[in-house]
Amino acid sequence: MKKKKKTIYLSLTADTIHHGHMKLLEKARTYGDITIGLMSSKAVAEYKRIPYLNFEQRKRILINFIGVKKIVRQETWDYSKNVRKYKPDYLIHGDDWKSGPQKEIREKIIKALKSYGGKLIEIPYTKGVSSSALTEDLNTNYTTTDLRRGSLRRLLEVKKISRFLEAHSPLSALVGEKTSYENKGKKYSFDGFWSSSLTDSTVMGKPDNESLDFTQRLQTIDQIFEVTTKPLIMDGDTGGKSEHFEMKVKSAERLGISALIIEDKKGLKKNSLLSDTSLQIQEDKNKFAEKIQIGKKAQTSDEFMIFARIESFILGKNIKDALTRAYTYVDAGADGIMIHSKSSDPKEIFEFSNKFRKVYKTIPLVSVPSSYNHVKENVLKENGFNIVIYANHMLRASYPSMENVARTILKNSRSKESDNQLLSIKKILNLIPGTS
Ligand code: SPV
Ligand code: MG
Repeated sequence: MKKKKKTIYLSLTADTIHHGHMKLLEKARTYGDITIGLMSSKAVAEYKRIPYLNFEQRKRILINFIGVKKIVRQETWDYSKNVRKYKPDYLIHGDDWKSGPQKEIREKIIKALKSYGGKLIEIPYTKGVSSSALTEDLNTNYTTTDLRRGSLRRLLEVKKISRFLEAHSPLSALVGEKTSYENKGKKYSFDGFWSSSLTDSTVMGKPDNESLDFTQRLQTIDQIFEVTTKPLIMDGDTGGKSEHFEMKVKSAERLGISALIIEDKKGLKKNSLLSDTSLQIQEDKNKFAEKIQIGKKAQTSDEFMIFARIESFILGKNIKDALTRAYTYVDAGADGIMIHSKSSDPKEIFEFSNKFRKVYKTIPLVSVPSSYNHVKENVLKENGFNIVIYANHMLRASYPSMENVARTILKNSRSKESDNQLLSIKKILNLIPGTS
């Protein structure tokens, strides 16, 4: 009887394939039939950023490689569960995981292999090439309007909760594009940008009352898009008159904005976080629903989204009013709901989200925790929210810093004393590639 061929397991993300992967595959097939443990898009998004290709597309590529016999799904970064389940004779990995963030996972895999007598094969890591670096390069060089616009829908498919950071200029957007934080092998970064009416107006020295022209706001976004890759959600204020809203939808969509959020106020709009709301009026819910319908009809792509923002809590109305409006707006075609609140207690928005979730399981819910900022993202997620927006933080960070430096110069009649509050000349010259 023919002896059964040995099996070897190889874990891959395979969104970008390079010669380092080929080295692993070539080596692997000398040991036996290859089983690929392929990361689900959700697992990739949690640790890196959403893959370009979905699971089925990546699977289709890999199954055509010589020696690959089977592809199994990996739902988490730690795939020791899969190792115990499929019991491969061998498992192959680059030796780079001996240190760094994957060290813990390596230990778990070794334990799983030991439990039934499997062997670990480690080969020298291919230097000078990294999937993450390639992906970053791809992102900066090949993002298109369509890809960017559609990436919010893809995010919502694969991530339970996505985080958006306010950006009011290309420089502030670069902070949201590039900043990351790593802990226990997990990389935390922002999923996209929020274009805020408050901060866009403030930067121009204007009040947040729709006096800043929409076209001018689009110009800032266009400049942000020139140097970044992530999706952007735009604060569309009230959307203005329905006839104007139609044009705004078309312009925003054409630029590559993923979603426009409009709030159900009428007349002169004022910022929602003001304590005196006596001059602010909520729009009739059916009229607002009509505006949403007009906007939805105006868009030409499938990906563009219009979210309805409910101001009931801001204007002292109750949960019943907020929920009735939410149902009306979703029925009118709103792709998502933003429920706003200026309370420091998240009680009212959680009551809203939990009741809303009983009726609509998957319609995206957006939270803006400016006043209830002690609430962590996982709590928002548990309460049914899919998007969290840090709505004004980049601008609020910059103003006190500029003011301090200005005062320090006045106080000392020179700038030397402000040096410790500043980015060094060397760093600013190297901040933007191509300057030096
Ligand atoms: C904005 O950022 O402009 C918003 C959110 O609309 S809030 O300022 O909280 O109203
Ligand atoms: Mg606003």
